Amino acid sequence: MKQITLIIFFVLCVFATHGNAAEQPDVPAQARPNQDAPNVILIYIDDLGFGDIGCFGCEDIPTPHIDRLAAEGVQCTASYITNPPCCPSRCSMIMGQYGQRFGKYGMSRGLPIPEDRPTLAKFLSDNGYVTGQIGKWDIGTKLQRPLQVGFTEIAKTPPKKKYTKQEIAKLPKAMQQIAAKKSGSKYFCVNEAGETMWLTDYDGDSMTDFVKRHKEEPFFLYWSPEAVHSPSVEAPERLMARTTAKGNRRKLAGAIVAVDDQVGKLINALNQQGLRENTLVIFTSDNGANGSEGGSSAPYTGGKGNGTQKEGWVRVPTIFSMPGTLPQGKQHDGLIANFDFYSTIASLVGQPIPQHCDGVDLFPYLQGEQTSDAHEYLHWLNNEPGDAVRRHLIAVRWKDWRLYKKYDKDPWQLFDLKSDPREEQDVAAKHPKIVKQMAAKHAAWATTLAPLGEIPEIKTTAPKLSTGHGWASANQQEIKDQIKPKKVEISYSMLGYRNTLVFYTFEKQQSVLVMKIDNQDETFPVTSVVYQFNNNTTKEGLKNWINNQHSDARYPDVPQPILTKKLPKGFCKITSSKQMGTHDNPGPVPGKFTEYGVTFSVKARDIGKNIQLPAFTDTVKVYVQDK
Ligand SMILES: [Ca+2]
Repeated sequence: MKQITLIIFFVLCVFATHGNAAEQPDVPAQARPNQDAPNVILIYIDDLGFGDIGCFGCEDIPTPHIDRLAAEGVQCTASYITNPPCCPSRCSMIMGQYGQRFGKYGMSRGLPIPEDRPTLAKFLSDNGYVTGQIGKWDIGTKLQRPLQVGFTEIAKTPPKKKYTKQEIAKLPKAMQQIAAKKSGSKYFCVNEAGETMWLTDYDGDSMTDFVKRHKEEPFFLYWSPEAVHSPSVEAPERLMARTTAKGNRRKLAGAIVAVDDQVGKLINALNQQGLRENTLVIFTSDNGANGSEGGSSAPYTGGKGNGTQKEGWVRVPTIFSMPGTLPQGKQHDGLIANFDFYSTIASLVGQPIPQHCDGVDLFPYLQGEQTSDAHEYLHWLNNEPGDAVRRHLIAVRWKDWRLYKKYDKDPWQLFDLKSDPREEQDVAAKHPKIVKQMAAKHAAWATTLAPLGEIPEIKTTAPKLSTGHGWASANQQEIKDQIKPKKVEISYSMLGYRNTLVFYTFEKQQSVLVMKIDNQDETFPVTSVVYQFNNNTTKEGLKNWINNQHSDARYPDVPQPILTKKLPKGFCKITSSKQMGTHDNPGPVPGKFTEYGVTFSVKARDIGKNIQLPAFTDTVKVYVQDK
């Protein structure tokens, strides 16, 4: 194999990724930030209205901890989501850009988020951050779950409370139908001790746990609770009784009070660990208030449901808090968007803002050095065909003006939000120049967008973690969920000796599986050997070792395996082979070659020494010299 007379005539290197392991460009490992690298916690509430927390003017729902966050930070009064509702808002936030940059013009659930640019979580994990997620996801395709797009650990979903028949019989009528659901309660779960808990409270404990466990290293935590999304009908009296809310708003008020409690828990945990000043906390909502739950957008109008052309649907309560770095008790009235979080965080951690980002670094604005709008204009274009018609929205914000229409064919309506926050006086006819200017800006912006994206049909989903307690990490899931390993396929032949080698690397396990397929026998017998390397082995080292197995080129300083284990014959089974065509030999060996697609299935196997090979099937190209 190593003799000089050997002629390698076919070297195909295919670095392929399979299943839900997203293609990772080879980025040099970044140095871990120092101990003082700031932490980031992003709290992203579902459907929390602009007018539903104390510091934003709400009087019937006490939110002392969120108010404290504002008192110890900067309250933003013109903070927007540009891509309503839940799913697009989150996709836009996590990518740091308008959703239309990747074809998202409406709800588009299942539309992929781009894989050619890092999510905020991936960006931070590439920069040495532990990245944790708790709660609702609603981003990307079924293959793009948190562990696949940059989160290093996620809180498992606790089992739901199941109501007994006797319990259901005692419930108010409005709740009976919800309680009888097979899937169980929406907002009551069961903790590890078997006790019933309000899910929001449970999440707060997970946040505290995450902060304690990672106090020694830089972390990013994304908490996006189910709360306060409808239906909040299960809200317990102990929560509602703390508010003076009336009617069906009482249930929502109870849900909001519980969110506030968790903010309190979090501030305490940060204080206890001495991390309060070294942690940026961002608190916001994914879209505006849900009127049918009694949510408020005051002083604006509109929101979820029938109000999705109005300001209250896209203007959200936002707070940034980082005592010692940001001013305290200040208000910022300039236009900002949720896609600014990415850029702001990138700047905070000392990295350049990635090129794909639409956002800006908000620090100079929050610190009061810049008093202008971070974005002179903000734009909306929610016109995805097939999306709920009520959600269509074409809009522009500039200074105090809001220009909007529902459909392209409609005339523009213009409102001065300062004198008319409820949008009751359309002044488009009075200010044709402003209409023309804002419309022209919108049209120019629209030319920079990607075409409408297509939702792919995905048959295999990234494995959903079973419900449980505690955390799942990327590493555990890769093994448990049998994601295929990274493959390096090298099809080659030599004078007097022919075979095809296929290498599968398991980076996390520091091991390589080598399968040798014999080309001379068209039943394609396979032998399989697994090699393990020590913990210091780099990705590059593994690659060089692989190259030395099939090439005459000698890579120096390659790692040596610390374990070599031949696997039993039944481990890999050829299930089919198919002739794909014939080729002239491109190298010096004369003759023609037949290409086969050889498919095999591999059994899961626990090798010991921390190597667990997953079950998988694959097809490789094998070239056979014609006789
Ligand atoms: Ca929402």
